[in-house]
Amino acid sequence: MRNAVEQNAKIFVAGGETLIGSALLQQLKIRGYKNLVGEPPEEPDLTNQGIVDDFFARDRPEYVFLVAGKSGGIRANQRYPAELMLDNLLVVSHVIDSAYRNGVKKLLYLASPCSYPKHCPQPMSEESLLSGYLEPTNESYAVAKIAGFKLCQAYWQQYGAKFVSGIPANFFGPGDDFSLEDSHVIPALLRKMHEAKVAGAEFVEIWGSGTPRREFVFVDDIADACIFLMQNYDNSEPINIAGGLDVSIRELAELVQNVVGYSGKLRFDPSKPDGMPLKALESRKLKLMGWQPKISFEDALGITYEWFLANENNKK
Ligand code: GFB
Repeated sequence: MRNAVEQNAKIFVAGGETLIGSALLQQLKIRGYKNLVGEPPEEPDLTNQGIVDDFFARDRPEYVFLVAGKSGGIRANQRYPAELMLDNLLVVSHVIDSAYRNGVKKLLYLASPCSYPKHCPQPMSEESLLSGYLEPTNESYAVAKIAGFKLCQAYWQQYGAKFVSGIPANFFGPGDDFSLEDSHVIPALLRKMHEAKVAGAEFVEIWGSGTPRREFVFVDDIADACIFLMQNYDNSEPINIAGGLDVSIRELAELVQNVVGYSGKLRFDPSKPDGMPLKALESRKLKLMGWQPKISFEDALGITYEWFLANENNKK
């Protein structure tokens, strides 16, 4: 391993309560990393520069995974563009600057696939970033996520700070937001189909036309890739974290139907937004480095459904 992160290194997962952040904390612990600082509920308020500065000066993390910032599905992006954009801009500005000023050895920032232009050659390769207009349903959030990786590059360029960026495919897993309006498509469909099964409903409503395609990677695989990149990736150019399943929303709905065991009909609602027509990431770069996802899509869907069933009573 090129840059082994020492077992006793001080590590901060900024965004420890997010889906990816909690998966990362869990996997770091499994691998024997015990010196984790700022772990929820002790995580500082990342939207407050003074609090973030005090935290870095006091706890002095050596490695930072920056996976913080509010996010949501297509409707949440349409409903809360200001909130999503501002939160992400504040978080990246504060964490990246404090990390630099407090001598962090390495930082890994996670951007989003919506950083790519709406009409992008598929699968989307890193060279296509900033080559065209963004998808309007998530433009504000996407601009903030782009600002995050550009800021990492700027700190690398001006100060030599080793701040790298990854762009994960759409991900899902246990602990996801299962709310009906603001969640991403997989938790939304798992919940809708489950509730339809229990109620004996004749059909389930699927937003949009069913034709958009998405690539999905299980959150534990994304967490695994983040640790791999922290150890092995030393380049200021963002790198895709992908290699998952690329399916249409209709195909996805049928897969979810099988996992849940719902035998009713699918009814598509074209009055709801489709978002980007295609969103799959080119995974060659990371694959050449020796990483690819390990958990099959069906298994991952099953694990996520199990989690939902066990936590159904806590849903929003
Ligand atoms: O997962 P999702 O909200 O995010 O939607 P995006 C993916 C596709 O699933 C869209 C369709 O074409 C939706 O119209 N869909 C069908 C549904 N039924 C549903 C449903 O019940 N709920 C939801 N949520 N979708 C987000 C971006 O885009 O993905 C973010 O807005 C970010 O900025 C994130 O990039 C990863 O892939 O369209």
